[in-house]
This record gives sequence, C-alpha cells and structure tokens, in this order.
Amino acid sequence: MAGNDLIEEIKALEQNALIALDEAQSKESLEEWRISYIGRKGALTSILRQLPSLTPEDRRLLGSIGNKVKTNLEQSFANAEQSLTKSANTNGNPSVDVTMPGRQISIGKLHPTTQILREICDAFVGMGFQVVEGPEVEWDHYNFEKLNIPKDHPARDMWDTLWIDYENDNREKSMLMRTHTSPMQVRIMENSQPPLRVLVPGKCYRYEATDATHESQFYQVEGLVVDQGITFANLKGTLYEFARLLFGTDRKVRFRVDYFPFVEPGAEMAIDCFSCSNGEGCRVCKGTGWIEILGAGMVNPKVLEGLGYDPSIYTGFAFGMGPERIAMLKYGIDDIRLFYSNDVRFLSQF
Ligand code: YSA
Repeated sequence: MAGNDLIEEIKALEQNALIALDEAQSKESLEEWRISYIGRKGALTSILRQLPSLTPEDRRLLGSIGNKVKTNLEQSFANAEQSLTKSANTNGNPSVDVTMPGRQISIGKLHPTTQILREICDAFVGMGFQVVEGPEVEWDHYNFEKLNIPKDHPARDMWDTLWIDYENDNREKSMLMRTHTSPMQVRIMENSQPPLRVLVPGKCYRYEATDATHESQFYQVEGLVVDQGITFANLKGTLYEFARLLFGTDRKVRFRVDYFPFVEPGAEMAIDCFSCSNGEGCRVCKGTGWIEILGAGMVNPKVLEGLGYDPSIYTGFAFGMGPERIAMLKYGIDDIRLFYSNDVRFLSQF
C-alpha cells in the first residue's frame, strides 16, 4: 500500500478508536478495546508493521504520525480506565451523591435583648398599652427638672450622668445621654390628653462602674398610665400580672417601698435570684437573694401639676424596668456584661 493511503488509514483508525473508547463503559469492554486497537496484534500494530515496505521518506512520515496516534490512544485508554475506577468507587453512580443531606445554613437570630423587649412589649400591649419611643440624647429639663429633680437635688446622685459637651445660654451643661426612660413621661404628658396607657422601650446610659447586674448602657421599659380614678391597686395589679406572664407562678415576687422624686408613694419590685436557689445570696444578687427589676409609683401630684394636669381630677402610675435583668432572671444569665460582649457562644444560646 502507498504511504498516503496508510496515513489516511491510520487517521481513520484513530478516529474510530476514540469513538469506540467512549462507548466502552465496562472493564471488559475496555480490555477488548485495548486488544483490538493498541494490543500487540491490534489494528495500529498491523498498520505499523507495513512500514518496512515503504520508501524511506514515507517510512519517516508514517513512523512519526504512527507514534503520535499510539501515544494519544494509550493516554486516552489510561484516562478511560481511571474514570471507570472512580465511578466504580461510587457504585457506578455519578460522583455527586444526591441523597446526601444538604449543608446546614446557620440562620441569624434576634439578640436576646430584642427578644425580651418584644416579650415585655407583648405582655403590656395585651393589657392595652400603646408603644412609643423617644430620644436617647435628652435635655436636663426632661430627664430631671420636670420630674421634680431640680438642680443640686441630692436625688440626682441616683443617676450618674453622661453629659454632652454643650452649654446653654446660661453656660450650664443642659444636654445629656438619658439616664432613664422617665423623661418620656414628661414628653407624653406634654403632648397628649388622658386617658394615657403608654409603654416606652429604649436605651439608657449611666456613668457608673459595671458589675454582674450593672452596665453603663442598658435598656429600660417605661410605663405610664394616667386617667381619672387610677390607684396604687391598679399599679400593683398590673405589675403582678406582668410578672406572672413573664416568669409564671413559681417565682417569688418582692414588692416594697422605694423613693423616686417623681412618684409618691414609690416602690420597687424584685424577683427571687435564679442563681442561689434557696435565697442564701450570691455574687449575682449581691448576697440578698433578690434581683431588683423595676422602680415604680404613683405619679407625684407636683409632676402632674407642672404639666398642666389637675391632680384632683387625674391620678396615674408609672414604672421603669430593666429588660436585661429580666432576661437574666428568665434565662439564668449570671452577668449582664454578656449582653454587650458580642460573644457568639453566648448569643447562639437564645
Ligand atoms: C421609677 C418610678 C417611676 O414612676 C417610673 C420609673 C422609675 C424608674 C426610674 N426611672 C429608674 O431609673 N430607676 S432605677 O435607677 O432603679 O432603674 C430602674 C431599673 O432599670 C432597675 O430596676 C434595673 O432593672 C434597671 N437598671 C438600672 N440601672 C441599671 C439597670 N440595668 C442595667 N444596668 C444598670 N446600670
């Protein structure tokens, strides 16, 4: 056969061999392919055996083409063998195992403070309260003056204040980070008429050392009810109902007298400490067996008068509670500083 014819033949063989290799999907058919195309008695060898009968020029050309085809076919065979072994390792199934459970996507959660704030708001909304919010940067006028805490009143010491670097016309520091949510009582009474039944969640700031139950930034939820005929019994009934909704009936509640210039009489409410079971006292409750959660009282007639309400017609009660402390009691958190630590190990528990 002439050199040109053999070149055509060898190229056709290469193409046919590659097509046949694609179709060989078992170990046996691969072996058959190897024998018939690149084996010692295979098609390629029998073409190359004809080289000695060619002219030296054709021999060189066909020898070179033949070698390339041989290398290509041997390499393709090795690849096919390898991919057959791989799929055999996956029981002949494709390498993607569709029965495998999907990877779990970690879903973000609401911060425990947000969760408890919502729970507290829900409890009071169920009792007919309306939720409003107010400014965190506040005037002395609202934070203290209108709440019956004039300048130099010793009660100001109850709220260690972070002042804003600003002076009014009298060169007095008059702007501050609100130390409690009570200034909203004033803003609400200034702008609305009774009956009032309002709840104010919001952030507060104090210039004080931190410990297990004190932070320098924390939330409060203020409540204010003003109408004709509101009594201390209404205050107590509302707060006991709140404690029952949040803590159930098993927890002990302590309600006792306290002093705040803007209420008369004043009270505080505490829940038995979760950390020392028998009330013997521990680091969290500072040895008292109780954790104070709120201050409260009947709105002082002086405050009502100062806002244009006639105290012989209208009476009211108010309270201000600490949601982080409530979350501590409810979920057994032994340090309030965890709420602002951004520690995922803590946050992911809720
Ligand atoms: C009292 C009478 C009213 O008619 C209305 C509101 C009040 C509460 C008053 N405005 C007040 O701020 N009282 S308080 O200083 O005792 O704080 C109330 C609650 O806020 C505390 O019981 C506590 O739960 C929380 N709290 C106070 N200081 C805190 C704090 N929580 C975390 N860190 C602090 N530093």
